[in-house]
Amino acid sequence: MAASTEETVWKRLDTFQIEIPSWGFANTGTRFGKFIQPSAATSIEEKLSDAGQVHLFTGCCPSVAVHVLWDFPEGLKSTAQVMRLAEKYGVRLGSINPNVFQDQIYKYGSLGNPDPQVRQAALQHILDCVEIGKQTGSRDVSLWFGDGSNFPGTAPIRQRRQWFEEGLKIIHAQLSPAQRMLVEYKPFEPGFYHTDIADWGMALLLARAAGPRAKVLVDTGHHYQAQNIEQIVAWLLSEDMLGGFHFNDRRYADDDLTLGSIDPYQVFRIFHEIAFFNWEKARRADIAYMIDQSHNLKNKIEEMIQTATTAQELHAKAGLVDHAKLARYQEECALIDAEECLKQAFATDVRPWLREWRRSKGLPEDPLAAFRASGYLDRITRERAEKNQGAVASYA
Ligand code: RM4
Ligand code: MN
Ligand code: MN
Repeated sequence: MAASTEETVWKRLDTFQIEIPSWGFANTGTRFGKFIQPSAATSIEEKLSDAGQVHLFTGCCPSVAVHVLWDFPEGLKSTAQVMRLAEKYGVRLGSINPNVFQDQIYKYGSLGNPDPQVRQAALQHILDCVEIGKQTGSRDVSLWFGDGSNFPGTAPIRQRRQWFEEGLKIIHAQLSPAQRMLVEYKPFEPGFYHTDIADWGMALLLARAAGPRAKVLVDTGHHYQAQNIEQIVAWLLSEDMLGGFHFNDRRYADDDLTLGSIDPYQVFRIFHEIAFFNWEKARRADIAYMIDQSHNLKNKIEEMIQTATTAQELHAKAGLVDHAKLARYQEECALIDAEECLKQAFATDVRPWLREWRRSKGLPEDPLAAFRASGYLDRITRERAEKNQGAVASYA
């Protein structure tokens, strides 16, 4: 017998986790400046403490993505201490994000830099990150490159592609069997004429060339307007190359707005393609769900709780699509019926079941309200206000 709607929602909730980024708790801004929040985290300890709150109240964010340059002040040597802190605050370290875009040496690129010494420095930093990942037991080393150029004719595009391929192969060779590397693409920014890994096709080819444990990472903000992201997801799934997501929403560019704040149906459609794949193959695609957002207007912890609960809702809704029916409608080209299948699921209010599920897990029914009532925000605002006064305009 088919599972009831309630059972389906509960199962979806039981299996859904989403990773939060350490950088989402620090003061960040736009390229025009920063609005400093008195409660923003000023150290890796404070970031992990805040992340711990998100997990404490939502129960679905047990791991934290870390940026090595920002969170491991002494690189590899900081690993044991950062792991201890994660444990102290009830989370674990998730994907390891190298930073090969901030140092002055990376002005003209990292793995795609014409200077072999710079390419070597970038490679070494990423290899250190692979080592950190081995020690932390993190599965994914997540690679994003700021490499690109601003003006036609200034960069040897094919040569740089070659350098990337060589670098990624070397990195892949150092992965343990438990590790993966994720290759993230982005069509613009900081390079505005070309970026070296501009789209999913380029990321796919580079990941394939690197080796079997390299997969593609889809950051939802890294597409041109109107691009059909769920189609990209479907193609990557059928190639067994979808490694994970960086979720955020956008209106214009890489806006890093709250997931589902502009277009929740888009997120639903992505989750639907994955659920449809899982149903058809009778197995779950192995995908790392991560959030890549940082907010300078909303409170960071509240916003992360809002994001996690929105993700739970949209993911649960996508499980309510009747796949057998949908497959039949598609075969019959019953367009309205097929479309209604999706819309019916999207329109279902799953929040009452979500509240029940939380109760059954000993979690607060309303994570945001519970967090607000906890007094944590008042306490950290008192403790950190002074440190945040005159904070420097950097992501760290
Ligand atoms: C990029 C990309 C990366 C993130 C950096 C800071 O746009 O989304 O994932 O680490 O920003
Ligand atoms: Mn990203
Ligand atoms: Mn981005």
